[in-house]
Amino acid sequence: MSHKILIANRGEIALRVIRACKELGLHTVAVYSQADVDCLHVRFADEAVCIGPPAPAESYLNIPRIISAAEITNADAMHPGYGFLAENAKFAEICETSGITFIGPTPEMISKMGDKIYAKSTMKKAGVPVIPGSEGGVKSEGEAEELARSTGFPVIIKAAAGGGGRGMRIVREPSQISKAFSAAKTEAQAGFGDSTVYIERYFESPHHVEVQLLGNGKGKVIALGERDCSIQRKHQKLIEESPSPAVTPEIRKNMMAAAIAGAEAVNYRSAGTVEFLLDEKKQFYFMEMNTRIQVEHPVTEMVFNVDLIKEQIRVAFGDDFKHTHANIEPVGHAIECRINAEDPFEGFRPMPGEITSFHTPGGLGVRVDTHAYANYKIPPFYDSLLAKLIVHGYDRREALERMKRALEEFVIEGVPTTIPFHKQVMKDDRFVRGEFNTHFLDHFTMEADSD
Ligand code: MV4
Repeated sequence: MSHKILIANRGEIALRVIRACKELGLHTVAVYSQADVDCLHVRFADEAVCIGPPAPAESYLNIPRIISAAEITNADAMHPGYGFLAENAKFAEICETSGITFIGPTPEMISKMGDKIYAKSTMKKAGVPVIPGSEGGVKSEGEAEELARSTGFPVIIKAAAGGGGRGMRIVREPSQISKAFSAAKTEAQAGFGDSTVYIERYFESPHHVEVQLLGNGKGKVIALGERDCSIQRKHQKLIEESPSPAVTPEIRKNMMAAAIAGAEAVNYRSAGTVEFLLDEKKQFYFMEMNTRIQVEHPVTEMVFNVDLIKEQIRVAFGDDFKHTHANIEPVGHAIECRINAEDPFEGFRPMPGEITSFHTPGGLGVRVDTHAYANYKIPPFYDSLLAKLIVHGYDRREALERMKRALEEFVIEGVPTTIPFHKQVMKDDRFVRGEFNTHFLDHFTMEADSD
């Protein structure tokens, strides 16, 4: 392969993609904003182009500037990372029409799966269990009332163009439905430019379990196990692990088969994730599909020993992936803690600033994906993710002990981080027993720091 890849992103994921490219012998082009001159992705890449002011709209979200950077440097492929333009169908399409290979699914796939109603009905047709509720968009207050009654309370109203927890409304009583319906529509219109909403039965304390998929765009999809992403706060994941402590071998078999059937039905290409809710009765239901590489992909990489970014690049150029179900097998257990520049003692308030000292943990089974270094100034314009600490062990217990040990070794001074939070979760009885769901953090309070 002789290609030049432009990485339309920053931070740890830009470094992650550059590393994969180097191992494949591909040339790399970084783009950066005026706030990111001192960022490592600028130095790691073979070439770097400044694309504008700090504001994302003028740099990492600015399609014409990014396409110009690709044209100036003769890049023939684009990796979007996650966030920013990763699920922007228009961007993927402009890349393709400009002769730049988009390393991801087709533009049609991105826009189809971006419509959560389309995604649900497509999965249902492929035989995947979906959350009970409306078959499509809900048109009127009256229809909302009727559907909520037939589905059974509580219900949740979601924006068709939403996802990731934005623009959702939980309704517990019939008297609240009409008000919630109009509020959700207004919010959906304002947030996504599309007021279409749908209704589902609301599950009170589910696990959030997602299946990692790789499709070759030639009808073949493989599943690389699941990740449990139940430890989240305001729809921001903080801890992910694989395998899920809530998933039995039988559930896993059925969940993988369902995810593969759904993705093969749409001839999925690239890395993707099917999100399921796993309820108290251990029934799983399709929720949405993500058409990007995700922040938490390393836990899957550690368990399967597969480089997901390299696979994504291979299939984008029409090669087949290196792995099949016949030559991959999960080994052990992996956990990821997201280290954010946020103060867990102050409601996880983002705290940009200068890192005065920085020391990463090491040793067997420890991986740190980070763009931070001593004296790095965290700009206030982007998300607060500083590092991902991923550990692998032969079982969950060893992974947990390894995570505690690695968190002890991790030194970040100058800005508060989520490290003290993770230390406390790792010794929480319910977390240790694997007995947690999406509401774990609702009841979790930080103890005063003893360090
Ligand atoms: C749900 C749900 C329960 N029932 N849908 C949150 C993120 C987005 N992917 C969808 N999400 C949820 N959808 C039904 N039918 C629970 C969540 C959910 C959640 C909801 C409220 C507060 C925190 C949450 C954390 C994870 C998932």
